[in-house]
Amino acid sequence: MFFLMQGDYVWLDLKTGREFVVPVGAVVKLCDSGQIQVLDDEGREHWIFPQNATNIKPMHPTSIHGVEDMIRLGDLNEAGILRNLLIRYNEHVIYTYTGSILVAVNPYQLLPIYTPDQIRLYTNRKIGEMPPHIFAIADNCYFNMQRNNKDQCCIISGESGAGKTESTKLILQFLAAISGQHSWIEQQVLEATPILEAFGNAKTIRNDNSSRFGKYIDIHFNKRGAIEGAKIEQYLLEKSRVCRQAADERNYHIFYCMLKGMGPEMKAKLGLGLARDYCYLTAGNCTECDGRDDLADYSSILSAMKVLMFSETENVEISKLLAAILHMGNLRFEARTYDNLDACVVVRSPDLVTAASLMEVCLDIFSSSNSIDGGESPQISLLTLCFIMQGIYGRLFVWIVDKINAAIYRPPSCESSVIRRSIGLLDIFGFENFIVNSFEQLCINFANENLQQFFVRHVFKLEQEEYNLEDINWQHIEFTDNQEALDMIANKPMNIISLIDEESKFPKGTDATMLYKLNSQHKLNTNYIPPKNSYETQFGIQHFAGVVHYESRGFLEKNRDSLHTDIIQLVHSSKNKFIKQIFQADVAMGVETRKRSPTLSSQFKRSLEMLMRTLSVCQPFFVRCIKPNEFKKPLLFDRELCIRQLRYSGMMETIRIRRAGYPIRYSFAEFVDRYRVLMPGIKPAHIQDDLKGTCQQIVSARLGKQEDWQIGKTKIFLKDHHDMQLEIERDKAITDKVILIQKSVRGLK
Ligand code: AD9
Ligand code: MG
Repeated sequence: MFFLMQGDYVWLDLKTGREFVVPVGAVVKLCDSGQIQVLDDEGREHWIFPQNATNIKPMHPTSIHGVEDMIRLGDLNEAGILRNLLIRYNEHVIYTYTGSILVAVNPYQLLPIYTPDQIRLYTNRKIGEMPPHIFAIADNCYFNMQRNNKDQCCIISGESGAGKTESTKLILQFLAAISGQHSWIEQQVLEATPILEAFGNAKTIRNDNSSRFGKYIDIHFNKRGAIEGAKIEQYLLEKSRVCRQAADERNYHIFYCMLKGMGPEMKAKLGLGLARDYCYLTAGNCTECDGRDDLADYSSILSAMKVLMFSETENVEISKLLAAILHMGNLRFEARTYDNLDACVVVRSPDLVTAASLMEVCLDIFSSSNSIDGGESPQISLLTLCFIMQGIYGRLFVWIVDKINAAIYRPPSCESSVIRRSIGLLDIFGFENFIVNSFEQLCINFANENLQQFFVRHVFKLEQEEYNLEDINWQHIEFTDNQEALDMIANKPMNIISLIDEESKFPKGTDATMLYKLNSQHKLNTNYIPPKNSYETQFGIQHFAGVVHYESRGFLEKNRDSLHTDIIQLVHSSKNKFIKQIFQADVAMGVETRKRSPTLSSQFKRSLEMLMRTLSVCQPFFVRCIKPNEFKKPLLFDRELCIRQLRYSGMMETIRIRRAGYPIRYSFAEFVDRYRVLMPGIKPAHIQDDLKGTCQQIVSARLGKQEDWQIGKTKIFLKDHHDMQLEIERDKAITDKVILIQKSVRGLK
């Protein structure tokens, strides 16, 4: 047993045996020969008999007050990481590095760290020169883009409510500020966000502003480093929310904002009342959201739409469509018997009359439609109506994103395509695991598996492959690879997505036949959990972030995502130009092509593949957002919740590899040309005979011989802090040189 004194910090292992419990930090309050009293980080007191003190271990000095970069932690274990984040979080310090990877813990309160002054402080600095910050990541993206003349991307991950969207906005805000023109296009790029959030975000139990779609914003810069445009890619909006919400959840923000903010005259024209009047807005029994101001948001949305060139007419048309959706949601159906045949009909109501007039269709449109009016039962009619309405909203959302892109996207001119560079920001829906998970969750989790693999590939695989190729001194680091799960879901022959797809195209395919095929194909795969018995309709997948059970019922219908023939019929019979416009592509397609149009999962898979290709040619930065508690509360740090997130994101191994590894590397020629300014008399790379020797000469002179850098066969390998040191010295050398030249010019005069 080691010697303890009052005030010493220790690790206390409570040995609960629970999966996500790790030793907690504690301070010794009292220490005599009989008993030791410690106070742990959670404020709990423990009395320990010295003979039981095996569950106490001394704390490394780096863990006592915490470190800015976790690769410097002396206690390199989960308890060490967790405490480091905790003590910083308690002091409102939410950002911490792991090398150049940023960990961001959601503060759930506005911190005064995003002011214009802070932007200035972080502009043109090296990572590590200033305390960790999301602005430092943005600044380095920008700097790397220019220094290396290479596209950059920022991959922001974390579960729902962890802070991905806020981080994305902060990076955008920083880039717009340092792009420095205060131009119209910068403002347009910034103003795209409130519109996207209004139509694509909603209050859920996990997040009051949950993104129900994924997005990749690619920001384009001209050769002077100013923003010249941007392009937004959207992925898989959750359409089902338009008609149904879980308890305590809301529909998309725009509906509530419109009802609160629209003037009385316009509301009267659209026949609109209050949110509580509409079935589509009240399923979750929640029309208000604490902390959101729907009224104020409505005017921000309208002004953002002006900036993005939505015309007055377009705005009215959008409102008409939203209002029609709400009225339609109130329709009721009645079972009737005609000539001994049971059928159901839509009940004539003011809502029906208003909806029909807003959509410019005649009242009996539904009478001629088999599946709604005259359908099998009121329930089926309601369901069909729901498919139609969510189909309309889905197309409206896509139209809105296209409209935004039309304002902000400038195709590269011949000249600028060579020099234009970009920074892409990826903000997708986080990993989801609900009590009941459906096809949407499979798609979302599939996307997250892809991103995790991208991270694993970049941080662990490619990194270590390169060390081996370059033959540097290196001890392999083990890591958890999710490639096998990903192969089972989408890559190997007969993978899960392809089986679902095949069954969706097969006219006789049902959810049950699909499940049967999944089971027979994958039952032996360790990442697949078959149903327990033949009645069970759920199958499970072992994802990198845990096991998720999926309810197979409804999979095929959702995957087919066929635009109901009723929608097309409705579009055909409508006189409204806007409706025709948002369905233009579908109508143009014709019946047969429409039948063969790709399923949702195959479209999603294709767009993910494109995304992954885009990311793979960029230099990536990673931001890992952590949600500290489930209650959206400030200063509440749920240790188990946090350790779970840290564990599945591979944070331990990441720290290990970043600590041992060399994230910065240059070819010999690049290195000589960049840093020869540090040593007078060194010639440019293209006229050097011994590039490797010259590199060695510069690096040992500047970083010291014993320092932990390495020289491989064709490249030199450095740590993040070496890079910072060399860059600072280089800046200084260049400034000194400029001053010298200025002095000599003045002398000449
Ligand atoms: V989801 O997968 O879209 O459901 P996100 O995007 O990860 O989720 P979001 O960025 O929306 O989460 O953050 C949730 C809420 O946390 C925000 O609405 C803020 O209230 C709060 N938050 C997040 N980051 C910050 C921050 N840096 N400062 C203050 C924050 N509040
Ligand atoms: Mg979000």
